[in-house]
Amino acid sequence: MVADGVVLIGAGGHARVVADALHLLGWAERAVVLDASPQLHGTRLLGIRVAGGDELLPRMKSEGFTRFFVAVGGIRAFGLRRRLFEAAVQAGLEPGILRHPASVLAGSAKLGAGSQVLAGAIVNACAEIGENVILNSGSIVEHDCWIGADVHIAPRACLAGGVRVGRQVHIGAGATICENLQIGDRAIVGAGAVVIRDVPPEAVVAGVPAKAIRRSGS
Ligand code: JB2
Repeated sequence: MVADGVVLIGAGGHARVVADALHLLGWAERAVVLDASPQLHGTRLLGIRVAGGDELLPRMKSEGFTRFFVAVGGIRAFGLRRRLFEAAVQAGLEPGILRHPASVLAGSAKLGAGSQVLAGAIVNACAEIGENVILNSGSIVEHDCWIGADVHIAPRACLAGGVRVGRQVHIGAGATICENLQIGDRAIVGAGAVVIRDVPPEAVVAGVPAKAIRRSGS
């Protein structure tokens, strides 16, 4: 029986980043991984046992696991991340909050359940981060930003002050969003883009300055 154990959902690239942070936080000894790929069952992810698939979720709580992280992070994975989050909550687990020891969080910032603030990320004053959000390595979320559920801010992306980001948005690596702009639900901002105007829901924008190139999901 594990006391106060952590369930990682997913065993791919993003999960390795999360697992490494769990080691640094001293949580890895009481962690287990679930992954959809049967080939991974019985293997280890940075030393953490991959016990099986999501069919094990309903019995995790009775085995002493209390918290979970959705450790699938890819650009196409927003709906999947939401489904996995809800399945784990349904199974009686609580979404954890992951703050990498080398991240910086302002005292007045708020982190939603299940959020992950990874190495070198900065969340500044009065920013509000939603549920199940990934603030990836070196990303900057400036003062008074508001980030909706299931958003992924990729490495080195920078949101200037007062930016509002809807649900299930992907902000690509190294992108910059200028002050006070709004990014609509399920929009995708390409890597390296510089966004100088609001982005409508489900738009895909890229370039400098960023322009719409298609709709997300199309
Ligand atoms: O329903 C599922 C499920 N679907 C896929 N349940 C569980 N428990 N696991 C699932 N998976 C598993 O997620 C796959 O079997 C696979 O092992 C893993 C996804 O791994 P992958 O490396 O393809 O993606 P990722 O989301 O971990 O990482 C991507 O996104 C990161 C943000 C990569 O592009 C990374 O390079 C990137 N940094």
